Amino acid sequence: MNGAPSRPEPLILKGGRLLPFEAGRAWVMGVVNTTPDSFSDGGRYLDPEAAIAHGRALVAAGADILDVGGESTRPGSEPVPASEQLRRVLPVIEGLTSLGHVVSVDTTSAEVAARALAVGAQIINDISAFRFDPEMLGLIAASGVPAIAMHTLGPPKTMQADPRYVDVVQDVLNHLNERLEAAVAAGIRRGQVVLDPGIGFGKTVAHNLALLKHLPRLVALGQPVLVGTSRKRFLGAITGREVEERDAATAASSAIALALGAHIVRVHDVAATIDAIRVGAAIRDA
Ligand code: HH2
Repeated sequence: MNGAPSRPEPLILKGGRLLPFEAGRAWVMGVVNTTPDSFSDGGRYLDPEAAIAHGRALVAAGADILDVGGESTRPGSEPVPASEQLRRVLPVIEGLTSLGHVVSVDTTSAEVAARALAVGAQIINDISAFRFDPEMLGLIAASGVPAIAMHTLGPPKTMQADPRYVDVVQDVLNHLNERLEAAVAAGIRRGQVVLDPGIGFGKTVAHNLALLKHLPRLVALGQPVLVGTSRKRFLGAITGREVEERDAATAASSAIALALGAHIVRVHDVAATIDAIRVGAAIRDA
């Protein structure tokens, strides 16, 4: 297994705490969806207490970052108003950050992101790579927090209609590079932008597999790279398994993404992925 060919600068959290990308070290982001309709866990953590307990369990299982979202982005989904996202995520973010956990907020809304930061969130995770809300780049620049820029072909409502690319790997790379430069032009520190190919966001099974296979080309840009394969449809297409049975496939694909140079993986079942990562690390270090 190859280690990461590049070592980006650490992510700098509020208060100066660092998330360093040491050789061979992977960060695991655990998913906390406070939605009624997320594709794999919708409705399970609507109650803030249940969501906080779930986040704590993910940290106990080894999660380094908790990604709290109040809007499903599954294919075909409708946008959720900021007011409703806030109602869902704020108590959960407040509860988890008051316990000392590192929280990212999964939103494309600058208003939601700003309020989340105010109650302790440390990272902004924007599946539109700062495109859906014109205020987002300014907010990230002003707050100085690390931000994740993910590729999606379009809004969740239409992204899976008929996804086409000239060359999926090059097209996604070009797009993420453009978004990185837009972030830098807006005054965001280059090293604080995490790039994500957006597995499942306007992509066929073949597109997703090509992006994973050629992940080293994205890693070669020198930015931190996040990959989210968790329970996604392409894993169902490969294994024939239903959404709730895809954690083994998730762990395998996450470990492979890390071996190909990813720095952060985003998963629902942290324990399974931690085991897969440990096995990968042991082989690498043998
Ligand atoms: N995938 C999902 C949501 N947010 N963010 C990043 N950066 N990368 C991803 O791959 C990603 C993401 C979809 O997963 P989930 O949150 O479980 O589903 P839903 O959008 O239905 O809530």
